[in-house]
Amino acid sequence: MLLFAVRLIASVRIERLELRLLRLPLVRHFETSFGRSYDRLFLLVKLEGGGHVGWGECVAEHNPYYSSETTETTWHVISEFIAPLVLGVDFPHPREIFAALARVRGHFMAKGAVEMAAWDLFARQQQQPLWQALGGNGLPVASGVSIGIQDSLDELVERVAIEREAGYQRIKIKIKPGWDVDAVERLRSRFGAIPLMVDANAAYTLADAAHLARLDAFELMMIEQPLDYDDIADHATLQRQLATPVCLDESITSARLAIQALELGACRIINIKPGRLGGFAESIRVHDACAAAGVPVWHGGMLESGIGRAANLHLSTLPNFRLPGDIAASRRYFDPDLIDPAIDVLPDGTVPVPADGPGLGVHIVESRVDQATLRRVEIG
Ligand code: OSB
Ligand code: MG
Repeated sequence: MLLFAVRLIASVRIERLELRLLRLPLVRHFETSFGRSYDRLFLLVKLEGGGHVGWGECVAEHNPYYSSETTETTWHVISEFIAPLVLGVDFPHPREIFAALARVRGHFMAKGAVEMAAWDLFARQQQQPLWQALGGNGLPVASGVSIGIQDSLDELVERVAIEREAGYQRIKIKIKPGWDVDAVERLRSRFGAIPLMVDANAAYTLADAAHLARLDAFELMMIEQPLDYDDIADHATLQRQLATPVCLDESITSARLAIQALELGACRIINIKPGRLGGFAESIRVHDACAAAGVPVWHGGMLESGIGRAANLHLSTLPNFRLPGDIAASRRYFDPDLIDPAIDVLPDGTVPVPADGPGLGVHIVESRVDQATLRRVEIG
């Protein structure tokens, strides 16, 4: 009887949804194999229900280069199709929301933004930290940094030295044809056997297999997403030709694809980004499937503001996040951030999980949110 009562109380009901489009300038430009960005455009979702609020950050970018979704497609799909499926519905638990959105095909970043906000709303209603609702341990998270393509190898060495000084536990550099073996060779000769990895963001094809195998000499932790975003089969072929573990990012948009990739031998490590996977529930399924297969995961980043960064930290405290994540200090990206205090790295290269109240545990500076807002709509 008591259990039944607790279950009833522990539901989540979204009464109102607010969507905002924001622009924040980046402290430093960020360059990947797709090109260079100087600012970050993104959506924020604010949910209200039962006298509480919940916040979610959408990781879709202004352009459809990392993924087919953009700030405009996510705005459209959330306001026209996702909001009507969640508003006024009593969900027994936020983990039920993803399935309720199944009618909408794809659009995982749009779904994820709303679903993650609902987990925050739920955790705040329950007066518990988000990590607890997710099944994590709330301990500080091992952090690495992602360093974009630079104008010269000297500049790259300088950036790596700065980030090593800050304490980060591993260095990831972005690579593309023409900026790969030489860059890695230079870093190995300057910094020795540091934890080092590369991320190609799908810049190569199987025809480059012999070239990529030259990276094996440098004992990298992994090579992230060398081949096309939707190509798991070719990654399996490539992995057979490489000693370096392949990690998949773009290719893993569902738990089913994660399991198939592992079965095919397409990768030995998976990068989890809840935005890419439609939210926390599907991320936990990927996490659990990898744990069952003995495959480590780590938490990726999408140049999030402190709001999305906080969400990533909470999820990263689940036990199979066994490698440092791309969850660096806010000030590498935004200054000031939308939250205060901002997220910071400790000298040992870990980042504490925000604990300023239930849910995300961050103080959102609404005046800064307002100032960065380009457009806003309320639904419900
Ligand atoms: O591939 O991991 C990626 C940023 C934007 C889009 C894709 C990626 C990235 C990063 C940055 O690597 C990670 C971060 O937020 O620090
Ligand atoms: Mg990546």
